[in-house]
Amino acid sequence: MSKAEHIPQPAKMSVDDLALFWAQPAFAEPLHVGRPNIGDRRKFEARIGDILDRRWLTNGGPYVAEFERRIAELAGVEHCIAMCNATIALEIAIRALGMTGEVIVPSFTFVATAHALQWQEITPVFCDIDPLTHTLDPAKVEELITPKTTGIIAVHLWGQTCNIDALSEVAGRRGLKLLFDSAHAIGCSYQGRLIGSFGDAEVFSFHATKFLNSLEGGAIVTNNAELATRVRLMKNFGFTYYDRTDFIGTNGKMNEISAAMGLTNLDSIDDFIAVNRGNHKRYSEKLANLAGVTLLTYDEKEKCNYQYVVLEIDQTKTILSRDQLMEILHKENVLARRYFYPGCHLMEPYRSYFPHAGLLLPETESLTNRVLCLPTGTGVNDSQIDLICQLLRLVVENGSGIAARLTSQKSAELNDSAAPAA
Ligand code: T4K
Repeated sequence: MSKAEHIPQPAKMSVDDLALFWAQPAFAEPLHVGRPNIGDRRKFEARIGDILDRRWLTNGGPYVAEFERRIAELAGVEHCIAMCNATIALEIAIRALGMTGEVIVPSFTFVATAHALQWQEITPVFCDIDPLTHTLDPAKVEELITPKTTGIIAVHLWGQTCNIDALSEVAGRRGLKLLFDSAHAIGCSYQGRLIGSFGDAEVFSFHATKFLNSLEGGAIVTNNAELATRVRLMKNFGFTYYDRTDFIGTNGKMNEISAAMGLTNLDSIDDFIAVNRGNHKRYSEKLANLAGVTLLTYDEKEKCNYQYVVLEIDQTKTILSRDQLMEILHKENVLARRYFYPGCHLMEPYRSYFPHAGLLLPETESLTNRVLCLPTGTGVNDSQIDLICQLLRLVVENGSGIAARLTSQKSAELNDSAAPAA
């Protein structure tokens, strides 16, 4: 594993140097949020050779078994069932836990959290978040419980852990299942205990864009042996024997190549965390005291994977909106992302199903217009981070001037389009 090559780029000195005003972009190639972290290639290639030699490609192969063992060990949990991705893992966990009717979820999450419910005709009831942690607000969860509610799915967004104590208390007292979508949170801890063994079960994602990837992949982790057995059968069509099923199942299996990638990356997990942490610290130093731009910080008392660099933009100070800042960065080839805009409740089919959901989601609707994620991981280097920060500083410190120039540019375009053709 090595960090991306260090190629210094020239800094932009004035607003006239911005690609927005037709100068060359700061980066010749796009810088993505979500470039995969890739461990030691030779180890991966050796494992692939081994898989091909053995001719055991999927269906309970030895690499999947080893991956499951190592994830369980890492997360401090008894059972890990590896899956083809986290969306299928969520669907299977929801079904295996017997969730039906209504389930309370945040709207501020990747849409897979809600889809995994709706796919099974379970109604996702969208709940607002705590604006400080960006995770479910337990007090608001309680207000949404009805006789049809069977569970809560809470998301450890960005690897920031939810208020697990409060959610467990509500779930326990109201007889609800509690599932954690921990897609972002492997390697993170809550009150010193690693994410993986909380609630009834937790789900990890090992998608290519996640800090630990298995190309595509996911897992259900739990300390409940009976649940683990059910999940293991469900992800293999429900087969209890060669030619016998006792209940409905699907195909959620992880294959051996994915497990080989997952194992290779697990070997480098400490390096990935160190790089992410270093990147986060560098962004924090370079963006310090930039009015209207706040970097989400992680609790240094807890373990964390630092996989997301999340900014909150306060337009009253930056003058330019989050979307304008994003557009300016995109023109410079910095493909910043506004995760998780616009919130699940404003995406179909939920927008049509629940047209008034937003009334109960003021914090979500405000946050979806403030968040901007920047590139991190082993795919970016220090000089790229420095240039991104220098660009942001240049733009934000000249926010009023740029906004005025954009307005006059727009009115000139409007006049041109309104003028009769010569
Ligand atoms: N729950 C939560 C809270 C989640 O965030 C997710 C997934 C899930 C559940 C479901 O997990 P999975 O079923 O996926 O295991 C990406 C990922 O596709 C998705 O896994 C992830 N969350 C979400 C936050 O981000 P997009 O729409 O941003 O993907 P995409 O294709 O635009 O990729 C992002 C950037 O990464 C691109 O600009 C390019 C770069 N990239 C991507 C891939 C796949 C690479 O450089 N190389 C690659 O191989 O959703």
